[in-house]
Amino acid sequence: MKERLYELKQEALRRIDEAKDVKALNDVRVAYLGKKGPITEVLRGMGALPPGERPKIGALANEVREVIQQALEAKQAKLEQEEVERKLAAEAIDVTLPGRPVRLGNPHPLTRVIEEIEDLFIGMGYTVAEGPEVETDYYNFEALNLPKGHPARDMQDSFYITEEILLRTHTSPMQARTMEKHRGRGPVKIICPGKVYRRDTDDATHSHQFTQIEGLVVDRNIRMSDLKGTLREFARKLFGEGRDIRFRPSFFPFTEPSVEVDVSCFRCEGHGCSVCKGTGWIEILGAGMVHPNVLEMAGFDPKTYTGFAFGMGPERIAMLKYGIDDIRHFYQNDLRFLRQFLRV
Ligand code: 2NM
Repeated sequence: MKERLYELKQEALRRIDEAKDVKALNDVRVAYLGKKGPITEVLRGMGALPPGERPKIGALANEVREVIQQALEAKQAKLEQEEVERKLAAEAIDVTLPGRPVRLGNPHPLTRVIEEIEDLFIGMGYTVAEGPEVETDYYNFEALNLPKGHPARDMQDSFYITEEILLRTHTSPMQARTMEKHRGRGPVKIICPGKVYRRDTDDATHSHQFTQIEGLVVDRNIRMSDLKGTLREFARKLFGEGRDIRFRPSFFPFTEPSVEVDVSCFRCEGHGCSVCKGTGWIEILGAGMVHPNVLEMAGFDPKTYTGFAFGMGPERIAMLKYGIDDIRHFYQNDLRFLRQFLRV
């Protein structure tokens, strides 16, 4: 019986050693330590032994059981540890692998031109003023010397929301609002960029929504020469130091006198080409001295204060600068168009 127990021990230890996974190990456990296992069998058969032998064999059987139990536990721990290591190895991340490249976005060409113009005027001491795109009739028309019945107020030309509320047709209402806030005291020195809306049929040069940048200076002793010097500086910074500007008489309800402003052609330097249509000059702006009615309605005394104002379309400026032939390109977000303006 002693030999039998010794054999069982050796056999069990060998099979524990050979077990490749937790399941195989469990089979060994059931086979040797289970209720129907050989050790239980030995203990049951002890009745056939002489009484003097029984305690010895019993102790030996328990010892064998103990040894097997410990071997099982040690192997179980070893297998579990190996399993963890296998998992860790399988889930390892190679941090040295190069990442997938992300395509960088870049500012929209129109945004670029608007910001370039903003920076230029900020450099001359102007503040940027932005405001609502949904405006009242008063600020969009009335305060700008466009009284009721004025032809420019035709219902067909603007997007009305109610009789008194509409999408602004220019950014000038923001200038009227800013002047009002100054409560009759100068200086006012602002530019107003933003979206404006007109009921036009879209084509290569018209869009029902476009952007505008308007400038306004109000103070004592502001003269037309200040306007001309400012715009000359602007034209040179934007189109090149060699540029010149010229004023042509024009009309706007909110300025008097009013002018149309041309810059000498940056392509042919004034000799005449396709960009300037042979004239040597390109129209870039409208401007003028702020109408006394506009100053007065905004709370400024027109006998003490004078001002100049100007307005331009950044789309047109960008089209000229970059040779873009259709205003609709700015709004379609075709990547083939946008990628031509990558900034590094
Ligand atoms: C233009 C041309 C000329 C203009 C006038 C004003 C205001 F509010 F001061 F009266 N803002 N903008 C103005 C003047 C705009 O755009 C072509």
